[in-house]
Amino acid sequence: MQRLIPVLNSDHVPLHLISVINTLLTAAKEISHRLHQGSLAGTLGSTLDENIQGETQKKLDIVSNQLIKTMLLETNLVHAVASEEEDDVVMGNPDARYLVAFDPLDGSSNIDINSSVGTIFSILEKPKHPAEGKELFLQTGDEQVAAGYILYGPSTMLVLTTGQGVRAYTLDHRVGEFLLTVDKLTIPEETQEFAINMSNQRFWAKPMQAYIQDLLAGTEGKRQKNFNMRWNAAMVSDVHRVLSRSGIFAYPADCRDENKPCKLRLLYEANPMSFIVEQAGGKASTGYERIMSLQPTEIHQRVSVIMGSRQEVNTCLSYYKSIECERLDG
Ligand code: AFP
Repeated sequence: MQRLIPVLNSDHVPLHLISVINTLLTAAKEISHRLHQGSLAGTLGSTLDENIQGETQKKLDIVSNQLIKTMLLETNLVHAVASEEEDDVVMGNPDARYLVAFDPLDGSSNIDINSSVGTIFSILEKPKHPAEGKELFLQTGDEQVAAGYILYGPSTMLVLTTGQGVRAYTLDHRVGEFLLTVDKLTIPEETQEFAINMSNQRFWAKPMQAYIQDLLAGTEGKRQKNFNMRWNAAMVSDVHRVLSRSGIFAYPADCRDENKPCKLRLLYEANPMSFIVEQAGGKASTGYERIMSLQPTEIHQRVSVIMGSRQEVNTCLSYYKSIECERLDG
């Protein structure tokens, strides 16, 4: 097993980028500690506040957001941060090169049931053209220079890409370091497992309804094989399972609320996870276009997500190509 810094150095990753990633990891170690303390740390439960997305904030959402934001800005290496829990971007050093978008605690409704949650981050560079505030972050996923997530599960893991494949690290609590445990993470092309919130089935567009129907039909249907289903309700742990043993993860657009057809956020969830999935040989799409090619129009934008094993995603997308219907995500 190797340490994080030598591994990154060997990939010719700029030193300042390594420092930004290491700062995120220092914050993650503290979040991991507090999560493992559970009720003992007094940070479980909700606040009376809602975030900009209208979602109830957990106390640990706030703590994690504050921790990551403050630590990143203190490095002086970060020009601005954008967080799922902040209304607006927060400016840092005007001369710094990096922009960090993050979801401090993804799947936070799992905290109170002692189940897995995660931190997701996406690192961009200041654009070459003049841009201020939110505009800084309106870059396609292809512009990301690094993306990763920390999964707080039975063990705390970092999964990271700097555009040269995907590596996984496990936090060794005895030495307080993330140690390399998987050198080249790749997603098998085929799968027999899917992850989707089935309770939304009646609200999906026709292509997703038809695709899932065929998976459920198993050996008796046109797919002629049985599929297993898993749903942890935290994107980090659901996508981590897909990366670990294959699968397809989807949170498609639905018609529950016409003002909010999609749940997952482009900048904080979909883009970084798509970068990781593509670097691991998988595929990520909205159903109609590649997620990382989308031009964001606002920082808290939401998007339809279908990602995972390449062949299975292609099969799912074939339903979107062949079944005509109105797009629910506009
Ligand atoms: P929270 O962070 O509000 O718990 O939401 C988690 C999430 O954005 C994503 O991580 C999950 O995949 C998805 O929502 C779960 O959604 P359901 O509540 O529909 O299961």
